[in-house]
Amino acid sequence: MKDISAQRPGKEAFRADILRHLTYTLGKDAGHASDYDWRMALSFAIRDRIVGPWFASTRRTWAENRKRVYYLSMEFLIGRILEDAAINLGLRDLAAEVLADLGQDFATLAGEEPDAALGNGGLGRLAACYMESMATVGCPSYGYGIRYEHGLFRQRFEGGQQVETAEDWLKTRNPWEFERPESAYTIGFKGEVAEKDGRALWTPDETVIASAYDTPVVGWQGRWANTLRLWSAKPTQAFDLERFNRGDYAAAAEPETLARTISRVLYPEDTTYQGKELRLKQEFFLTSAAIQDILRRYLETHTDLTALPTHVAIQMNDTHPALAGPELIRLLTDAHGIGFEEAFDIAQACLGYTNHTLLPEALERWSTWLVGNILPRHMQIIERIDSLHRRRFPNRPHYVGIVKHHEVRMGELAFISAHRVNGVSALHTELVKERLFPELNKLHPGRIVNETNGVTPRRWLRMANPALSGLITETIGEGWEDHLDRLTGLEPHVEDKGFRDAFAGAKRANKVATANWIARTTGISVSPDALFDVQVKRLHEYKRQLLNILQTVAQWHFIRENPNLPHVPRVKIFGGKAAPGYVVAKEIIHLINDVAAVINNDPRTGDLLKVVYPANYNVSMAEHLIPAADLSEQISTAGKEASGTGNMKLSLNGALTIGTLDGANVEIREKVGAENFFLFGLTADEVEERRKDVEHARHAILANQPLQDVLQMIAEGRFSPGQRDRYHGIVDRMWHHDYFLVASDFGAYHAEQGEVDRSYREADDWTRKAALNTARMGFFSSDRAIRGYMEDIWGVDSAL
Ligand code: 26W
Repeated sequence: MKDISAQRPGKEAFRADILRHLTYTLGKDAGHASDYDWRMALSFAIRDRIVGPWFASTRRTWAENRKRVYYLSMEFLIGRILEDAAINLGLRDLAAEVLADLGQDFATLAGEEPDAALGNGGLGRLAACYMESMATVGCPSYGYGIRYEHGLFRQRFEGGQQVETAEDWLKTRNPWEFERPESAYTIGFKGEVAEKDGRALWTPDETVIASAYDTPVVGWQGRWANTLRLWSAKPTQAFDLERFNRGDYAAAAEPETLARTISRVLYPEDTTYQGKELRLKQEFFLTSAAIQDILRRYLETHTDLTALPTHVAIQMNDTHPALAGPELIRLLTDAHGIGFEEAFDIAQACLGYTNHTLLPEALERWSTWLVGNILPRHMQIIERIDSLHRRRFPNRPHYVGIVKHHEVRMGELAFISAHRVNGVSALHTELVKERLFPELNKLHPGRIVNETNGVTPRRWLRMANPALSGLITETIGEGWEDHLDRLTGLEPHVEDKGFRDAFAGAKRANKVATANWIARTTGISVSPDALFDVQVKRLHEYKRQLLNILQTVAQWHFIRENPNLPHVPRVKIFGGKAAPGYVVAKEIIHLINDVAAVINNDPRTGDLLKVVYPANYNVSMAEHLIPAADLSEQISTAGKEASGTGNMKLSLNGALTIGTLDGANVEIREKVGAENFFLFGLTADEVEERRKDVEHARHAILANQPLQDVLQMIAEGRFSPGQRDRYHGIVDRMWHHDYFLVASDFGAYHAEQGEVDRSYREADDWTRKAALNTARMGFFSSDRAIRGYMEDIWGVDSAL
C-alpha cells in the first residue's frame, strides 16, 4: 500500500479542504462560523482522508478473497474521534497549524466533540481499542454494534450523591458516520413456528428494521481501515396514516416510537444482569442484523455455505451476542436447507467467545419462558444444540447443560457454540477453566485459551500524553507506536540522570495541567508536588473503592494525630459511575464525597491530603487524568477482576501500581518487575480460604486499630454531621457481611501505602521505577492482543 506520507496533504490543500467544507457542507461563511461549524469542517476534512485507505482496504479484501473477522459487541466505548484519527493520519500538527492561521484552536475544537459513550466500562473500551488495533495490524474486519441514541448516562453530584441525566451525543451532527439506508434487515420477534416442506417456518408477529451506519476506523499511519457498523432500529411501518386521519395523532406515531425503542438507550448495568425483555430484544437485534449482513456479504461471492468458516470468523464479546450461534444455525437450516448437525458444525467453526467476568450475578441467564415467547424458533434451536451436545458427549454430567431450571444459561450456550473460548488475562483464564466451566473444560480440552487484554498506544500514550511521547521519540526514535516492545529501548537510558529528569519533567507538566483542570472543574486547589493517587473505573464493591476511602480516612487521622511528622502530600483522585440501581455503590460514592468535603476543608491537614472526585468520568477524562498519575490503584478482591485495562494505561504512562494479585496485575508485575510494583493482599486462593471463616471481618477489624478508629468515626457521623446514621449500612456490612474482604486486606493495604510514601520521598528513585514501568509495558499493546486472536482463534492473516 502507498506510503502515508505520500498521501499527506500540503498545508494549502488542507486549508482549502476545511474552507470548502465550511462553505459547501456547513453552508457557513468563515466570518460567521461558530466553533461548531469549524469543528465540523475540520472533521469532514479529516474524514475525507480516511476514505482513501478505507476504500483501498475494502477493495483489497474483496480482490484477495480474504477471511474477515466480525467483532460482535453490545458496547463500543469509543470516546472522541477527531484527534485520534488526525494522529493516525499524521495530520494532527498540520491541522493545528492550519487552524491557527484561520484563527482557530485545534485543542478547543477537538475538546468540543461529544464523547461517544456507547459502552459502560472495560468491555466496551476494549472493543474500541481492538477496532483500532485491527486497523493498525491490517486485520480485515467489521465491528458490529448498536447505534444507541443515548449512550451511558451523564453523572452529576448533588449533595455528594450521584444523579443521572440522559446523554445525547447525537444531538449535533455526527460527522464520522455514513448512513447506509440500503443496508437494512428485518428483525423478527414473537409469533409462531410452523413446519413447511420439512423446514421450520417462523412467522414473527413483531418486526423492526435494522438500518446500518458505518464509521470508518483508521489504523496507525493510515495503512489500513475497517468498518464499525452500528445498527439503528426503524419501524417497518413508519406511520399509521389511517389513525392520523381519524385524528388520533399520538397513536399514529406509535409503531415508530415502539420500534425505535430498541436502539434508544444503552443499558447502564455492567455487573448485574437483569432479565428485561427489551435487553433480550436488543441483543437479538444486534445479532440477527450482524448474521444476516455476514451471510449476505458472503453469498455475494460464494455459493457453498459449508465453506463459511474458511472465510468468516465471528467473535462474541461476552455472551451478549450469544444468540449468534442459534441465529446462524436458523438461517443455515430454515433458509438454506442445511441439516441441523452440519449447520451446528459450521456455526461452531466460525464462532469464538470471550468471557469478561466470573461474577455470578453478571452471568446472563434468560428464562425459557421469555426466550420462548420473544424468539420461539431460537428456543427450539437452543434445546436442539443442548441435546446434540448431550448426545455427542454422553459422559456429560447431568447438572451441566445450556437449559437448566427453566433458564437458558448464555455462558454454556456460548461455550458450546464456539470452537474457542478465551479469558482476558492469564489468571482469569485459569479461573474460567477451574471455576466457571470445569466440566465443559474437561469435555473440550484445549478449547479455552488465554488472550491477555491490551490497550491502544496511539490513543493512550501518543495522543493522551504528548509530553512523554515526545521524550520517548527523542530517546528511541520513531516507530514505537506500532511496535510497543521497542519501549524496552528506554531501559538503558533509565540509568541516565538527564533522562530521568526529563521523564520527571514530563510527569510534572502533566500534573500541572491536571491541577489546573481540577481547580477549574471542582474548585479544589491541589499542589502538583503532591503524589497523585488515582482510582478511576466503574464503581463496584469488588473493585473496593471503599478500601481506598477507608484508608484515606485512616491516613487523615494519622496526619492529625502526628502533625510534626514529615508527611508526603497526596491528592486522592477518584473517577467512576455507579449503575443507577446499584444502591451500595451509590452509598460508597456518597461517602467518598462526604469524606472529601471534610478533609478538603481541614486546615490541620491542608495540602497534605486532598480528595477529589470529578463527576462524569469518561474516556476523555481518562485521557486527561492517566498521564498525570503517580500511583495507580488496582485493589480489587483477588479473583474478581477479569483483567483490568486501566491498570495497563496507567503503568504505561509511568504510574506505579499498588495492587492485588488479580487480573492482569499479575502479568504487569511480572513484566515491570516486583521491585517496581506495590503488592499487597490475599491471593485468589487465600480469598476462598478466608471466606470459610464466617467471622473473618470481625477478626480483621479487631486486629487493626486504625480500621476500628475509621469505622468508629464514620459510625459517629464525622462525615455526615447532619445525619449521623447515614453510613450505618456501610459500617454494619463491614462487620457482618464483608463479602469482598475489605477488612481482611486493610492492614496490608495500609502498610503498603506507607511503603508508597517512603518510596515517593526518594524522588529520583521513584522516577527510575516509573520509567521502568513505561519501558516494560510494551506487551500490553492491543496490537499484540489482536495478533494473538488472529493466530489462536480467527485463523486470519494480516493483509499488510
Ligand atoms: C449483562 C450485564 C453485564 C454487562 C457487561 C454484565 C457484564 C458486563 C461486562 C462483562 C463487564 C465488563 O466490562 N467486564 C470487564 O471487561 C474488561 C475487558 O475484558 C476487563 O478488563 C475487566 O476486568 C472486566 O471487569
